[in-house]
Amino acid sequence: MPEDDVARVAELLRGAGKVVVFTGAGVSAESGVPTFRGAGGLWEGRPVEQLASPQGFVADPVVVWEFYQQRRANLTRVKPNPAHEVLARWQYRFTSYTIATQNVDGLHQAAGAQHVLELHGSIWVIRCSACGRARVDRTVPFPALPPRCETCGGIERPGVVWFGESLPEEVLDAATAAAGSCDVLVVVGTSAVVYPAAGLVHVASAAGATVVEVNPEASAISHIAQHSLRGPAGAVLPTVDSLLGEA
Ligand code: BV8
Ligand code: ZN
Repeated sequence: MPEDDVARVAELLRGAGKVVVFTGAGVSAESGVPTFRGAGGLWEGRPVEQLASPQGFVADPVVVWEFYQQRRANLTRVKPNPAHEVLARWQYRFTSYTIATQNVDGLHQAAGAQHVLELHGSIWVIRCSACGRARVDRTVPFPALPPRCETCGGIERPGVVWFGESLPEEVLDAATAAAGSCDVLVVVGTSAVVYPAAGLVHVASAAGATVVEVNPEASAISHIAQHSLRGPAGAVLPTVDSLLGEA
């Protein structure tokens, strides 16, 4: 990762007023949370359609719950990594700052970030598929799968957005508005293949923002990034942060 690129990104951020950070599973990789695509990913050898779609849940809620319960169990053992910590600290540095994440793990919030836009929901939210009652429930493991709604007895599901489901409208609108009016968009740890979330990068770029990518590998948006810092977020972001000077 060329030093001068890191220095140029730090200079860019020092002069930025409005900053948006768009993250994916890669920002949690160094916390020990598996990503989805790539070697050892969550989708490797697993039927995505069965585990991350409403149809799959209706067909076999227990198999889907076993997948999510295993991820929840792993998350009880992990903590935010330096990338999450830097991104949380930056909320005090920029006049306007937004974190929009595709992640459902809650690690940005665990690092102290507030008002995180969770585009794909949260693995800690449980929602009744019958009456819609939603709550945060960190029970691991549940005594029985699938968990049942206390209000109506309906089958409860993870409060995440599955394929074919629309994203929470107010969250996507807020993220789109922020991306469309920022000076710098920092894209961290996403393959940028899932829409409409990945569309945020095009919104920011079309509105004239400078796009910075932090990812050890190229992604589907590398071609529209002015700067690509090729390295792990847990090392790259603290390095950039150390060059920002006094908050
Ligand atoms: C919708 C559930 C319709 C939560 C997820 C064809 C073309 C275009 C679009 C479509 C299409 N066919 C279908 C669609 C739509 C579909 C879609 O985009 N499919 C893609 C795959 C082609 N989208 C949808 O279905 C969305 N809904 O469109 O509904 C609709 C429209 C109107 C009205 C009603 C309905 C819903 C999308 C949400 C799906 N939910 N998961 C969960 O279980 O977590 S998607 C899943 O992928 C996760 O949410 C994840 O967040 C998301 C994106 O993955 P990434 O975060 O990018 O992770 P990935 O493993 O891919 O990449 C990790 C990256 O990190 C890599 O680049 C790696 O290099 C990097 N990395 C690794 N280590 C590090 C690192 N980076 C930095 N540091 C490190 N240390
Ligand atoms: Zn219910």
